[in-house]
Amino acid sequence: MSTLEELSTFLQQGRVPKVKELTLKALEEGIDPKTVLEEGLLSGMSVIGEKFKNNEVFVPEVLIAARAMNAGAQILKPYLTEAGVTEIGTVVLGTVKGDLHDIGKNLVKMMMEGKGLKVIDLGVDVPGEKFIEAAKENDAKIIACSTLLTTTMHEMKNVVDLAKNSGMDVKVMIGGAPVTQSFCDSIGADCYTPDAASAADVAADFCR
Ligand code: B1M
Repeated sequence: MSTLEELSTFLQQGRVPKVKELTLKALEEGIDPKTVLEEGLLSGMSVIGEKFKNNEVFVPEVLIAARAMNAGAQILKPYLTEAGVTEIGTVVLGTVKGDLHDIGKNLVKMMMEGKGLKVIDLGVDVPGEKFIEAAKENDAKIIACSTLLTTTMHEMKNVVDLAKNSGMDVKVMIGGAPVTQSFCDSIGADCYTPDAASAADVAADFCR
């Protein structure tokens, strides 16, 4: 079994020490950090996702896999961010009200910081008003909302409406597994991106 296959397998089992060890081993083998993320960590998480959907694993197993995912991602963080970048603007980021998923949001944060953006991370289950308050307080150029649940997607429209009514010059970016470009258009958000890396690229372009 290759190092990346092993990494994916141990991630599915939630074995944090093994995931850390294999993430480092993959880097030592010269595998590109982005490939380690996508083919080692995220591929393991997607197997867990399928099993969760089919009731083959349950919340506790998913949580320990998520913990292992975060442990591996922390090791990759310095490799995925560009060294010596200067701050180009502030982003207020969070997972919308009602939603507790944060792995994708954390990846978005990591990638944005790597592009020189200052990220104010509001965490999960964030009400629309809190995004606006934080954007005002920090003079943010971007509000970035993540969601993984179809039942909480509508909260993004709330954030867009509040941002428009606030009179601030702030862009609202949205993303997360159920979000699409047509949903973005339908709620009047400024931008949808499908993954963390493209979210960081677009946010950096907005700020420049
Ligand atoms: Co949840 N869960 N979950 N879960 N969970 C999903 C999302 C689900 C698809 C599983 C399934 O049934 N197949 C399903 C949603 C179905 C739907 O809405 N249609 C689901 C459900 C139903 C639930 C509960 C309701 C289950 C229950 O209690 N019965 C519950 C909800 C709790 C709540 O939030 N109120 C729940 C709970 C949980 C856990 C707590 C156990 C755990 C979360 C742990 C955590 O986040 N700390 C969990 C997990 C881990 C998942 C799955 C398995 C994995 C999600 C994940 O982290 N993926 C997920 C199944 C799946 O996705 N296959 C599932 C890896 C992550 C890197 O991907 O977040 O999509 P993702 O981020 C991507 C892109 O989407 C994008 O960038 C990343 C890639 O680069 N992106 C952005 C994300 N945000 C962005 C923002 C941007 C741009 C891009 O711009 C601002």
